[in-house]
Amino acid sequence: MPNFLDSNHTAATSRPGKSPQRPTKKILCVTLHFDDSHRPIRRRNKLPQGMGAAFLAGAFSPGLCHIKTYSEVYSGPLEDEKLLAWPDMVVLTGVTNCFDRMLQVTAYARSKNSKVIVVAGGPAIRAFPRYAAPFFDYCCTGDMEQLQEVVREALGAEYATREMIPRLDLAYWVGMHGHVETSRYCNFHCNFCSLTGEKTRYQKYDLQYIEKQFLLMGKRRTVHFIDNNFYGNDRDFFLARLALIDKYRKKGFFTYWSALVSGDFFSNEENLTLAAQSGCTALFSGVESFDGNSLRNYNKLQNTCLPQVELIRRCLSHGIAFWYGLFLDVYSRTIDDIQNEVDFIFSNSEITLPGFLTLPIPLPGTPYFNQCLERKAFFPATSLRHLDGTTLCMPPVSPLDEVVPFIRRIQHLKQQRKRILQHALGFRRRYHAVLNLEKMFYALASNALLCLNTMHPIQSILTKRYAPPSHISTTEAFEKTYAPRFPVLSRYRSHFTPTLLTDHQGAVNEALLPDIRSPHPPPPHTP
Ligand code: B12
Ligand code: SF4
Repeated sequence: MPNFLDSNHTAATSRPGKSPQRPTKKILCVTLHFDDSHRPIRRRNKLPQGMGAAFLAGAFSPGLCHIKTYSEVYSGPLEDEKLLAWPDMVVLTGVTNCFDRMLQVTAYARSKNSKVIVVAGGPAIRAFPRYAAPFFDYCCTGDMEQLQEVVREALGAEYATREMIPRLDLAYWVGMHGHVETSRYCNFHCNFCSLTGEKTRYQKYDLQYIEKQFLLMGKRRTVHFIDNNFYGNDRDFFLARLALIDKYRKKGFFTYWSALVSGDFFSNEENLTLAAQSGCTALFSGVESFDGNSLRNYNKLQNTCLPQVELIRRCLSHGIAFWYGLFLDVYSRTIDDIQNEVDFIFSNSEITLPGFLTLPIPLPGTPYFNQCLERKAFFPATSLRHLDGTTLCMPPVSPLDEVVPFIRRIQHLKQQRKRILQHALGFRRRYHAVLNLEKMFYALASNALLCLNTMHPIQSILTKRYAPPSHISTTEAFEKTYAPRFPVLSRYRSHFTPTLLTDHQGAVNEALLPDIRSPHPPPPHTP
């Protein structure tokens, strides 16, 4: 390992602030990302983009802090040595499978500046707070407002804001697509969802807080509401937000909007009429499966109110593009069964194609994870990094040597390009009267994304340089993404080894057991 140094080797120190009384503090907020292609690439075209870094930046007083944000989704892995040596405090966030990336960035920052304070939070920390604690200065299991408490304690009360308004002005990665959140968490409890595992409760933001986000976001072509469930369980709140949308649309802040909604939204057709009238271009809903039994197994009963095809048709007929993801549940279904479902979708120009196809992910803390653990289902040497939706971490129903080529085929829809194109032409013919050019573009974005996944030039070059993924956790090699990109102190060697969920014999990693046996309490009700 050439990239580990003895402790006394590097360790740059940060420059002191100008005023001895109130020195400026340098803050770096980072949204981490391990790409599911297992390559160190950036995803500039992903929608929505991760907003964690910009939201968390709202904890720091702008007058006293020099704040920088970085998104690994948009900009690729953070490896800029100067930037990593710069901050007094680094704040880390990201989805569950990024935990090891949090460790790596911590090692980089501490190797450059031994005094840097590292704060980490988000789903991985919530799932394993005891395990994570020794790696960071602060492990936060609360909501983003907890960062204000950390700032007060670590830097001093004057460095924290009183009201936490997301710094949407620092979200350099959103381009013409503003991102705003109007509610937190969800009123449903799907068995695979990390929000269910965290026992969080659906929370509404007040309208003034939403207005502040619009103002900070500035004028954009579209605004994407990144709420887990924009519809929620309070229709009056939904109507009030539509009125607010209308107001800001008329003021010219944006022309169109899109949101994530749960399946029950589509049962009341008036919702679609009102959404369309207020400029909604696209709705995303987690369809997951067209199979009723699967939906019941996932405890996704809100998707059984209407047949899925009817739901999608209804949305499109109101002139709103429909986006969704599909589960390739090889753990409970045969590949023939799943292939039939995929064939049905691809040959049906009444509905849009899924924007992404993913294996179900047993996210730690969820009922699904606990069931898998009870069945001792996990493959040996499965790590947190493998929980990405493209790596098998448990035995599938069909034989493994058939499932792996199936996943490969479906991830790289090379043979399907003709079908994807035919689908797009059929879809266009059917819906051109109700979807204008921009909405048609959004509706067919899934077709384009499915093709581009394999045609993107950088992706193709990297694919040649990297060994193809094995798609099986036990044999998936991560050497390249686990090698330090520049010299780091040898004491951080362990930050570059995957965090194992199961050991090489298949037993659960003992170090994680205290967190698994007694999960942390749900975060307090904040907004
Ligand atoms: C944008 C987005 C993405 C983006 C960017 C993800 C990223 N790296 O941030 C992309 C498109 C890449 C993405 C991908 C996936 N995503 Co996504 N995504 C989102 C989305 C819509 C918004 C995330 C966001 O920016 N939220 C704003 C921040 C501020 O809120 P938050 O992250 O929820 O954090 C809260 C707490 O955790 C806490 N917190 C978080 N960090 C920190 C740090 C500190 C210091 C503190 C104090 C608090 C704190 O504070 C917040 C509440 O106040 C959420 C839904 C949502 N509304 O959150 C889903 C969500 C995060 N995604 C989810 C999933 C399942 C996925 C996929 C696995 C889907 C798939 N099967 O392919 C993939 C991951 C694949 C991969 N290789 O990484 C799940 C949870 C995932 C998990 N726990 O791992 C969510 C919650 C959706 C859902 N309800 O199921 N996603
Ligand atoms: S509807 Fe979506 S956000 Fe809500 S619990 Fe289910 S998967 Fe999670």
